[in-house]
Amino acid sequence: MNFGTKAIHAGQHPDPTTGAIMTPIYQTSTYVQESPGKHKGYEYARTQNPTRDALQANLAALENGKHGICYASGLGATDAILKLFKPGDEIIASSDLYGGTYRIMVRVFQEFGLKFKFVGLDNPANLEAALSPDTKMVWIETPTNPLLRLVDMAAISAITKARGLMLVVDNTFASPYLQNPLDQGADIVMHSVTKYLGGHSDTVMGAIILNDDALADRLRFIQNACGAVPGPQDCFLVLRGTKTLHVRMQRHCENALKIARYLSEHPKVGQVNYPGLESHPQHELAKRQMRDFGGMVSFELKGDSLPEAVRVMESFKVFSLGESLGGVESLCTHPASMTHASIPKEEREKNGLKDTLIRLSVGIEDAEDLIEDLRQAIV
Ligand code: P1T
Repeated sequence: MNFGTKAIHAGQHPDPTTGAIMTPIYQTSTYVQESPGKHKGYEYARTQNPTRDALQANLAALENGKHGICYASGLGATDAILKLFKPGDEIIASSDLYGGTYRIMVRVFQEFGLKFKFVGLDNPANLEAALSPDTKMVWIETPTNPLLRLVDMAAISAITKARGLMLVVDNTFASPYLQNPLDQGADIVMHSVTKYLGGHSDTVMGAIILNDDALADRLRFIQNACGAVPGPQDCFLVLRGTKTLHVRMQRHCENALKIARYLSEHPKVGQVNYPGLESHPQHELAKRQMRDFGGMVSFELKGDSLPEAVRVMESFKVFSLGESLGGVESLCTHPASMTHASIPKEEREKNGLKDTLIRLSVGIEDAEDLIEDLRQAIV
């Protein structure tokens, strides 16, 4: 089955009671049993819920994976993955990554004895150099948040497979429409479902997709034992969101490329980060690894003035200033004070994330209106 057909149908069947084409919102906390232990496969809604089952199957199909497991947020999914490890285990993560991912690693799990190294994994040789006998897992984002750098999944997975390490790919920025990390050697793909999968800025959710049965059992155990499950209404909203993922992503990509081109020719704009630009240092890798280049663009103004960057962000009329991304509406974010504020300034700057960086989540409005908004704001 092709992507669009899976997006609309996978995991969903007409309701057996009524024939309703849409999976019902099973808004229930428990399920009546005929006799102790004799039931229809559902006991308690933290453990199983039919609306959540449909979504989990849908997301697994979109990522070409066997198992899908949903959590109450993207960070809930990250939390579950980190709970697979023990004190003394080391995790190597890309140095350019979502601030909340850095925060849960350093401020929560490091306290429990896990060890973390943050390394520029856009060069796979840096991974070889960072490995130690304690390394158990490698965590990457590609494209990265917010600098839109790429990590070569095939090159990294060749290293992790040779050493028996787990490779986790946070596929939030690309979405399964643009790349499927499991097909490129990842063991686990993780999503902030809040973003492109939900697509309408109305839900917070996370997901993990994987093929390994034993690992899926362990993660399902953690999902139930630790309890960070999404509610059925949110699962319904995301099921509605994924039905249009392919169509939305096409427009996100088209609009973002137009905007990246406009910005890169603008006399007041400095560096523009977008993997679809020929000038992106990893454009060839992007063409090889991704089916298109996504809806996220980040840029700096010439002169590197923070007040000027703030003035531009305040001047937008169509782009709304706020955290998050991946919704149909365009958003603008100031990573240094918003999404990446939990990473110390020295760490941010070491990785090339300047206080003046502006991040755009390009929505699916008409490109001319978005470009006009940039034109009137960047003066
Ligand atoms: O917000 P939540 O659903 O918990 O997901 C966390 C998360 C994980 N991974 C990536 C790549 C992310 O971008 C996020 C959340 N990011 C934002 C809110 C943001 O504006 O970047």
